[in-house]
Amino acid sequence: MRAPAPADFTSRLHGPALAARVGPALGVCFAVCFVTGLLSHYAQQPSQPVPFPTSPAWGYRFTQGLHVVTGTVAVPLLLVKLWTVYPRLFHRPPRGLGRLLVTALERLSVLVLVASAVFMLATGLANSAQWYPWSFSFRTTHYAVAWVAVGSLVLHVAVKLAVVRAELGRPLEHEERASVLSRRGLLRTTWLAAGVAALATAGSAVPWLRDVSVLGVRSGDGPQDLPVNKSAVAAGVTATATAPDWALTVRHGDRSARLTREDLLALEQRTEELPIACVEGWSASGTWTGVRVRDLLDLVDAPRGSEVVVRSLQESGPYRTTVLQAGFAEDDRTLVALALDGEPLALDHGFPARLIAPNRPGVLQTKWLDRLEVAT
Ligand SMILES: Nc1nc2c(c(=O)[nH]1)N[C@H]1C(S)=C(S)[C@@H](COP(=O)(O)O)O[C@H]1N2
Ligand SMILES: [Mo]
Repeated sequence: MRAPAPADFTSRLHGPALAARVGPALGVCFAVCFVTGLLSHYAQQPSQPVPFPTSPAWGYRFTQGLHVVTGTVAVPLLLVKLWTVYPRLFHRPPRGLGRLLVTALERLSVLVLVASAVFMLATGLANSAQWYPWSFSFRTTHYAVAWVAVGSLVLHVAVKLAVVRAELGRPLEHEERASVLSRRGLLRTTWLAAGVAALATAGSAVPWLRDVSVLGVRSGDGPQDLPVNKSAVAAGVTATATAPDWALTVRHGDRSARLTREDLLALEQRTEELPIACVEGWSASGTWTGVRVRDLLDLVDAPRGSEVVVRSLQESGPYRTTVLQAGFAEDDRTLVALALDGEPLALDHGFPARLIAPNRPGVLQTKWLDRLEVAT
């Protein structure tokens, strides 16, 4: 037995010709995924030096849908890319300390790139399938490793740019007798796989693609035609949310108001069409009716530009309280919703009352409200 040498890999599917063709597409996916991921991370920061915009209302729906689609498309591209280059693993190390050092550094950077890229796609995919087989915080880790991945990607592109240019300047010649698959054949299959991956996930955000989106399984289920991430039972709020003495507390310093559902329904009702856009990629639009948050803040004389802490009845879990930044609290479309599509909110959608604001990650659209507290 001996270790394989590069010469043992005779298939023309390996090598720079295909790597240089799949690589740029993969790079574009990673770039789009990175930028949309930064946006999503920022949108979830409680404190935002530059206020996250509230318009367009569908902005986060679009960018987060794009994030999950480009991440999924990157999976087949990365697999093919690794296939085209993996024989390089078996290159014999060069002689001479200087060249050895350079090779070692290059391999180390490729190792970091591959490991972080695989980590990003694997955790992202698991997350969008709502599967959390780890104990670390998904958001913090996915965010930190994203910088490692993009940093090593930039380095890699800088090192390989000349090779890519040269390869792209040379047309893929026709292969008369390709063994199993020609290079053109592999490329076509790769683009097809990427397209299928895109279609299979985009339906969680794009209604007319729902039927072909086998990976977007949860889109469309849930009461009132809207998916549910956390049910009332899972959140442990069934008893408190249906209690007859439920009331929403709105507090500003020592001023406070307690409003039952009837009290809220007696206030001026507004209707807004706004999406729920989950970080996991699915999104759906709903027609929400309820009371403007700003109107409620006026009841306790909260000054303009106040930030509001939103608390739910839920007793544990990371999303039981959220911060409603001033821009969202002031926006006329931000509601304490009591109804969805003309019917009282379903318990799983946050009955008796939930928050809904434009251009806000789904995870911050707090359900089963208990109180709104003006931060002072
Ligand atoms: N109190 C509370 N509100 C919550 C959550 C939660 O776990 N607890 N999940 C959030 C998430 S992740 C999403 S995507 C939306 C989904 O709203 P829906 O279930 O009504 O579609 O609710 C948000 N509101
Ligand atoms: Mo979510």
